[in-house]
Amino acid sequence: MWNSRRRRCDKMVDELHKQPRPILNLPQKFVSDGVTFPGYVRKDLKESIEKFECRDDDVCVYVVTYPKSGTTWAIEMVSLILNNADTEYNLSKEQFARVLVLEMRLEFAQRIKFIFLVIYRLLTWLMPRSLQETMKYWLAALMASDGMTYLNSMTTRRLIKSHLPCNFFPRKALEKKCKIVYILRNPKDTYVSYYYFHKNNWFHGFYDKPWSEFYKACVEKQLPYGDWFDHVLGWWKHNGEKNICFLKYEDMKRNPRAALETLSSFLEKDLSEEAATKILEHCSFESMKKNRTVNMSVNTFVFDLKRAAFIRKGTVGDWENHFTVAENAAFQELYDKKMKGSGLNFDM
Ligand code: PPS
Repeated sequence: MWNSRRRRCDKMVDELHKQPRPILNLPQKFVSDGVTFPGYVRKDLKESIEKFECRDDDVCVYVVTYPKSGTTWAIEMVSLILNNADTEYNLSKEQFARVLVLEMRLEFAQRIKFIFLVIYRLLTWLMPRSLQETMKYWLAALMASDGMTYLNSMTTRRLIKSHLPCNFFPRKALEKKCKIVYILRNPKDTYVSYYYFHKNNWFHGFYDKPWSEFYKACVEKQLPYGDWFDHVLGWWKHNGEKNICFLKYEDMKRNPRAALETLSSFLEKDLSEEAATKILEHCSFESMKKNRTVNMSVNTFVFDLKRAAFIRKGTVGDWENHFTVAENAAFQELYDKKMKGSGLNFDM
């Protein structure tokens, strides 16, 4: 009797030791089907995705990525292709208010949204211009904070951002053959970029431990939105389907003009030479770094850019400044094993 109790106790301790120690502190995170999601993702994700209205392909375009793969850059390009290079429009509104994140829902924002709306409607005319502008910004942010509700109410063409793994993505969107742009970036640079994003973002806990700890979280599959390999290979199963365009960050870097042509032909939009030049100028790294509608400098509620910039380095190969020789060797082994037979390769 005593022995069997003792054995049970030892077994429980063993089990506890086997569970990975949480490395990241993600406020309000939740786990669904083994994937950790950051606190800004709606908690009723699975049910609401089932109910999400999907429309015909000519009015709905998704830009999907594993986080930190060049989403903001690609969205800027796609939106300008769709709106005939109307850079003035893009500069008039933050990207997060123009292109909503499908899976986002901030509970706190929902609670104050209507009070804020009433104040805005009734009292803005009494306010000085600068305060009116601030109110307008916060109102846009509050409206964008429930992606699906807002997107369901839209009657015009929708450009939608998402980081969802393929098995969480609306089935109807895949079946209806909505256009999907999936951006891929080599995993080492993606993880390094994600490390800095954890440092500067409230939802990622303003992470302040060294890279070596974060690296463990990467290989132990503890990152929000899950493991890079699962995400990328899950989506890559759709390679070759007409409605999905796979584009690599490294190719966008090497030849932005060719990347723009790939996207415009996928979206069936002809671009004049003048429009293409305008888009490329607007989307250059230097220009996006300064652009307040994409660099998160106004989003002080969530970001602390003193810790790390959002539009940070924008290079290929920054991993060399972070991975140790041992980390690189171990990661390469993992990479070779996981990617074998996938037909997918990266410049790193
Ligand atoms: S997010 O938070 O997931 O939406 O981030 P995401 O936009 O996917 O990725 C951010 C990284 O993309 C880089 N970036 C660019 N690189 C080159 N050219 C342009 N125009 C550009 N815009 C954004 C950005 O700097 C982040 O990468 P790192 O390596 O951190 O610099």
